[in-house]
Amino acid sequence: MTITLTDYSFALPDTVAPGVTAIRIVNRGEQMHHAILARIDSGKTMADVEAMMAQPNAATPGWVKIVGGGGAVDPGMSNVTVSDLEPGLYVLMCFLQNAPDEPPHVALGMVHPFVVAGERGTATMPVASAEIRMSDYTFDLPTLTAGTHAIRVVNEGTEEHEIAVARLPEGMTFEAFMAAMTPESEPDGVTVVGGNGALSPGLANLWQVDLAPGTYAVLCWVPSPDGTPHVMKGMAKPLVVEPTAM
Ligand SMILES: [Cu+2]
Repeated sequence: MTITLTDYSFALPDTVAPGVTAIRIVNRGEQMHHAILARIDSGKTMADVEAMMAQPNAATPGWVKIVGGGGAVDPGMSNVTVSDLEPGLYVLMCFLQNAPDEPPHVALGMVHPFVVAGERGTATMPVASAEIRMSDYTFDLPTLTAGTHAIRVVNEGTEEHEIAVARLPEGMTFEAFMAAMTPESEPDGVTVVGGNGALSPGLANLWQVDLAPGTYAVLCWVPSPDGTPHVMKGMAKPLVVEPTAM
């Protein structure tokens, strides 16, 4: 399943078969975007989703499960996650904003439903080669070498969490990155390479990524009930990807 992100919409098939599905997001816009995937309980409709959207600061209602989707990517980049999709109504959303005084992209049109229905596909979940555990408010990160990884991302916390991953340029320390970044923009030279969209407590998903050697920052931008993004509560850690031994 390929989802094309532009300023400010999602393009994707209206219907997708249930089962294990690789979800590839491609950012063809000029802004950074992510694609948070929510499953809507049966009995609820897009009208309920729109009513929920009108209350952006309210807690996620129980009939909405946040099941992953793609972490933020810079323009021109893509990201792959693997989810086991149950039949039902799903919604993709982008909560990023261009500046603190501008509306989130979800208010500019980046909210898009699709239906998972039909015969279940036969694909099986790829075997994970590493694991990232998320909790309130930290990450348990693996040691990684450069190359392709299938990383199981699991939420062991009581709030929703995500991994948003940024690659730092040579010479920039994690501390310098943290001092310079804002929710709307990253420092010069930093590339936002993706990650796994937010997950409700207890859920897991798979992030497939080819990592170049270097230093990365792993962040969670999900807001706490008090509105503070988790990144400000310590949910930010460096991840050093070592070169592969020759
Ligand atoms: Cu978090």
